[in-house]
Amino acid sequence: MIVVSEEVAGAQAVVALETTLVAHGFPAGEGVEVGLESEKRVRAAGAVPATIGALDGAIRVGLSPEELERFGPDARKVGPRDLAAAVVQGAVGATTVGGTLAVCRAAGITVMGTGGLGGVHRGFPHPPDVSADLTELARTQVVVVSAGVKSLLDVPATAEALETLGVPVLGYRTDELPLFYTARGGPPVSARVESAEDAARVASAHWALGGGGLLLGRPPDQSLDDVEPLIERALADAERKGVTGQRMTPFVLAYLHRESGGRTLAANRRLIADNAALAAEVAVALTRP
Ligand code: PSU
Ligand code: MN
Repeated sequence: MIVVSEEVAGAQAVVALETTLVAHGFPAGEGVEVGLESEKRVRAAGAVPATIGALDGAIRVGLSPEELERFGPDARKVGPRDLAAAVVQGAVGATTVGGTLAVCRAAGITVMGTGGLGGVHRGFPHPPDVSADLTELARTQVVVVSAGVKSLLDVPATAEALETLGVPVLGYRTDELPLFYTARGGPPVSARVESAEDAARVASAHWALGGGGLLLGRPPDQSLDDVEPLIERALADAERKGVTGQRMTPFVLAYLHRESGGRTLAANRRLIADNAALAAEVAVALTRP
């Protein structure tokens, strides 16, 4: 059911990459470029990218560029609960962080790079929307490198949920959980690290203690400090138009990309690639004794 590419199977240092952001995080066609750029950055740092998704009745670990192109806007968004149905029904299944982590657990991959983790939505418990990314991270021995959590979420509530779940939140050269588009001002991390090697050492110790996943927050190099009012307007527009559930993130991202004159789009692309590069450094560090 899980098909691992030859290149991934033969590699020491592997970084898992998701396909939801390829299919649904960017304007049509651009997501594939973002995915390929992440793969390039992983390779440049000395690791092998394992882009994950469901295709033709199997869960695939490692995709060719042609295969990646099939993850367009029509792909199903596949979280942990959706993997089995996507495989059995032969769907193109774009895995979320949570869906990708479930595959990492089965395939023995210990590092993943992404943009922003899912979490607790604003207004909780109306609706009671908490991403399966959180519970999946808690139970999977993987370091997820991200720029914090998705910008449209309740970030302090998500940080509390991560503490409840026993997930270490490491700050890469920062004391604060990055706010996706903005580097500063987030809730405190549980520990600060200064390098990929530091992060790998903490992860190894956490796993030796029987722990699960860790989040490594990398602040974006270019901070956009005026996005929050736009996010609030996007969420209000979503409410007016009755947009909920899985359609929410693509709606908000498209709104931000449009209303910021493309600035959030450029920032989003860049931070995903930078996170992939740091994830590769962590993967390489984990191969060292
Ligand atoms: N962050 C973004 N854009 C996205 C996502 C995260 O900036 O599209 C995706 C990731 O795949 C993440 C998923 O795992 O959203 C979480 O979705 P949900 O909240 O429905 O669990
Ligand atoms: Mn959700």
